Amino acid sequence: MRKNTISNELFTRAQQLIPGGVNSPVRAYKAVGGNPLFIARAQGSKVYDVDDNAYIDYVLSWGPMILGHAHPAVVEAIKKAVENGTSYGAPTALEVELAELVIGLYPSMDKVRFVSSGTEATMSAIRAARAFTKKDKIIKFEGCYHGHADGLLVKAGSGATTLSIPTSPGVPQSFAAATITLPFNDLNAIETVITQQHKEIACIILEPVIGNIGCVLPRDGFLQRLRELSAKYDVVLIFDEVLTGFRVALGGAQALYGITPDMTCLGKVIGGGLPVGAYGGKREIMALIAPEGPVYQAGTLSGNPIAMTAGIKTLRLLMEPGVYDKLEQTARSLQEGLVDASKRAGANTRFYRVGTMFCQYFNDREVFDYDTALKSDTERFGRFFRLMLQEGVYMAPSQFEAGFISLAHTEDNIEDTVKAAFKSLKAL
Ligand code: KE4
Repeated sequence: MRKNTISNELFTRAQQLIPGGVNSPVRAYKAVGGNPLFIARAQGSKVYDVDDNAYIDYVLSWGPMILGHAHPAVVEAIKKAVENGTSYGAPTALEVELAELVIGLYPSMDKVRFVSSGTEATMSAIRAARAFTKKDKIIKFEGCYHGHADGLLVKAGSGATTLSIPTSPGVPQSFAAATITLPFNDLNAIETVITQQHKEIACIILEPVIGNIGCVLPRDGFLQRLRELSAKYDVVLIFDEVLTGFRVALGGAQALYGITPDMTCLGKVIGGGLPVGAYGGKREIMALIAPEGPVYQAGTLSGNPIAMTAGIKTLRLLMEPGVYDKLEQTARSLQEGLVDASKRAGANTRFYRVGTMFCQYFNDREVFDYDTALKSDTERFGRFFRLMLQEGVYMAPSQFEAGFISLAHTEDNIEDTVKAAFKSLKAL
């Protein structure tokens, strides 16, 4: 049995000082039981907790650490950058360099604005869409999580679903009233609502692959139809690629599925583990953003030079030849191993993967939207999670989160993970 003495002591102290003892709800293990591990350091594919237990990491900071933890070149670049100071509140060449990289990889974005989180990115993109169309309502899909801006905490995924508070108290009814929430992959629902209410609808925002209820893929034709309807009815199509960006493909879901959204939100990988979010899109929409236009959005640490440095180095390394072939090979090997282990253990699970993001549902039926994801056996998942921890494998502490792999995950890591999964599934 792995010792968690120091983690438990820290958690006791933390709960006296910080709500739930954590600075983001899903970290508290509420959905899987037990106390959270306090992480002391990380290197490559592994994290090490404060009791010096090592774990193969499939959380990877909820997506950002696609190169693996503490990549030497990223660390070196950050070390050099901090010697020049940490924040100026003034434009820098670094922001220009990262903007050129991002726009080069996401050509649907004529212009991009950097912020410090995915929440800021989606919140600002929606504000721009409302100003551009002069309409107020938004359409989101059940289970999608776009950060914690008031109007988006309606049937939201991620921690909101994990903690069964998909529609949060504290959100004024008037905000929620402007948010129409529809089932994902349901073309009838979207056709009906958009034909009836398009005069009031500013935008559709979605995760093109839903990572915030695990890993839910768009059905054939769904994204294409959203594109057609939004173009026809003057509704801005916003791809929230904070999670899918660089994860399902270097160019995101828009490259993988060949759909050109009007706006895109990015985050996570784009900062290489430091706080960076971004939103961008068509020139005529982005021209509305202050100081070019009247739509206000600002941020003290937007474009922070250290964060830009980490992002630039991360993207440049991702752009090197063969990187995504290696990532695909590792992710496929994990998928094949876990599916086989589940079959051999006689466990009822469903495995979904797109690129380097995946989810193993404790569910014996197809998962294609919020309702079908919710039918998963979260109690069994919780026991599986805790057994895997004991085996030295750190999965996302919620059935309703995606898992991730990195460039640093080795074949040995995959082998150890598959062995641990078979043993854990047999013990369920
Ligand atoms: P942040 O504000 O957490 O940087 O980004 C919000 C966000 C927006 N859009 C998508 C598609 C996202 O997945 C997220 C954040 N994802 C969660 C995990 N699925 C962050 C982890 C957490 O909340 O602690």
